[in-house]
Amino acid sequence: MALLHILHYPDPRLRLVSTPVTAVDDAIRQLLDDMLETMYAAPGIGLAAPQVDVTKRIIVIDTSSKGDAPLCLINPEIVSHEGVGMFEEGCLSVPGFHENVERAQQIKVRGLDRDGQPFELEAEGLLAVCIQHEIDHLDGKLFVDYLSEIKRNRIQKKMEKQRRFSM
Ligand code: GNR
Ligand code: NI
Repeated sequence: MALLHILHYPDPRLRLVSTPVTAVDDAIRQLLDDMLETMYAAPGIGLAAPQVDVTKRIIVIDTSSKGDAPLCLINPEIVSHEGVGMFEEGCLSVPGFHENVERAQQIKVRGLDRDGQPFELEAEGLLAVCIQHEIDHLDGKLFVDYLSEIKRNRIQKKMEKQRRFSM
């Protein structure tokens, strides 16, 4: 097991589009375990591979209150969605900022589990929000992209300032 380094906005690597996993092997399972460890340590309720500089379509999530229900999703795809709702989102790649984002309320997701087996999942509430947030990461998209340009620029400036002070 290993803790992975989480990239921070506006790192251009967060803008890359991730590629599908072709075989779920032991190396992928090791990555899933390391991502879960990194997510729990952060702490966060989700993590996408590009946030740890791996451009593969892999996400891990745990929205349970006890943090004892890890969910691994490989090559996730939203097959249907219904309704819209607002939710206050944060991101481990944009630490310290929280803003309202509009998302589908209910979704049906298809993907592969850690054994490479296909499965489908219906989600609503926080889990649905989190899955949509993580799939966005796989497409190089961040929650700040849904904000006004003024808000996004303000966040970018503050993040760049933080980075200068931590170097
Ligand atoms: O830890 C996280 N919390 C969160 C809260 C509201 C909406 C989405 C999230 S995901 C975030 C972890 C993260 O950045 N995943 O990419
Ligand atoms: Ni995020």
